[in-house]
Amino acid sequence: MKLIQNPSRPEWAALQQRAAQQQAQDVEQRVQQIFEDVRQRGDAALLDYAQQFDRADLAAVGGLRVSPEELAAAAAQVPAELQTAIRQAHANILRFHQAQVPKEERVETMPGVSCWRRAVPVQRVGLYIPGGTAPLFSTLLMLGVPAKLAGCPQIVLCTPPQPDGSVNPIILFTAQLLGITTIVKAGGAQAVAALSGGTDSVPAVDKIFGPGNRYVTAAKQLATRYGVAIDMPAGPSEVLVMADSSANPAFVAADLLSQAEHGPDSQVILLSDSLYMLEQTKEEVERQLRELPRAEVAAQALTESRAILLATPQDMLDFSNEYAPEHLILAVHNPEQLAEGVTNAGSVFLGHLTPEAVGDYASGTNHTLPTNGYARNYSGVSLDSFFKKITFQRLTPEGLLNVGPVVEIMAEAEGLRAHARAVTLRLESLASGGERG
Ligand code: HSO
Ligand code: ZN
Repeated sequence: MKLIQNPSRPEWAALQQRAAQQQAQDVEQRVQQIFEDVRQRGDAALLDYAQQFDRADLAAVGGLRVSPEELAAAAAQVPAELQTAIRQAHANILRFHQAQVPKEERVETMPGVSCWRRAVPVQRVGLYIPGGTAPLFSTLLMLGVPAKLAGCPQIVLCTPPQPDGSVNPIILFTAQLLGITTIVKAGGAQAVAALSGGTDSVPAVDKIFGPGNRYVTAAKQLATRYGVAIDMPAGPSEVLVMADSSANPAFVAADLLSQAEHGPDSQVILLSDSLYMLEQTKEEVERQLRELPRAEVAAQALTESRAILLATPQDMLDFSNEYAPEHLILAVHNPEQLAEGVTNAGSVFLGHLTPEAVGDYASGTNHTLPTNGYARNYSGVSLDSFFKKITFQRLTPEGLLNVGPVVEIMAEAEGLRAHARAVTLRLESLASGGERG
């Protein structure tokens, strides 16, 4: 970690810089090719890519879809303790998201003019869950719980196969718990391509959710050109910790490292108004780093990380709001007070006993959050992400009499005569005792 002491405000911008996101042109070109191939050859292309990228011969294990037997067999391979933990996390996430169910309220804007808004689930959603070194079954909970709760009729899960053609049993167990049965053994850009256009084995979807590498991210961007929505623009995961002299350096170090171990490009920032705290935490980071199985990944992320001494809590808050971190930890003596001043952040963790890890797995909040400064203008995934809000309205004769003349005048002023006439004809009909609404 680089230690920086009392930078002046003009120097802040450079310290808030995220590593340049080079979306290499060759990635984009390759993704484009994969898209065209999958859209042309469908399942045959997916089988070839599974062979090439996952070293899996899916034709030999029954094809691209997870069978009901495979799904049913998964639980036996997941230790009972882990099953119990996943069930508890599921219950907490469900509870938190249940509180987000929107109310449908009819509003009478003028007598006889009723307007209302209904949340209707996105009809077909695709959930992408990466495999590889860290299969994030927790992310499946974070996406699957709100998708089910919203009532999306079609939920398609895509996740890459292991070389033997199977899917990680913990992912399957979690899918089973959620009641997701359409599971495709496909990863990378090819999975996103399949979801955006459909193949024989993969239903096309309206919106794609989930994290992934540069290829998956580029593919999601490309999918939007085919009329498919995505959850949010993705970038490497990040945390900003504010620690005052009341913080425990070992706790803070563990929080910084839990971000760093996600990937070599993870962003880690520590702010403090106490030099002693910064130095102690730096030492703790070095000590704890050595004990991590993913030490190499974390060490690489730490080369770009910063520990910054600032003069006051207000300076820390200003710095953080300008940076707009995905995760913000307030390891201070008065976290509630500081939290009042937070204007840009994905998710905030208050006090010394609330590590980001609890939100990553099990407290109930969603861990799919805006990175890369998008916390300035995006929210994390929530129940809302799986709904569209459709507005409805109905006028009674009284309603038409009330609002009609307003519209006639406005439409005439905009030079849109047909709009005005749509009202005038009806008003005339009412006046002559005609159509009653
Ligand atoms: N911190 C990650 C989520 C995660 N952590 C999954 C552990 N597993 C992005 O918010
Ligand atoms: Zn995490």
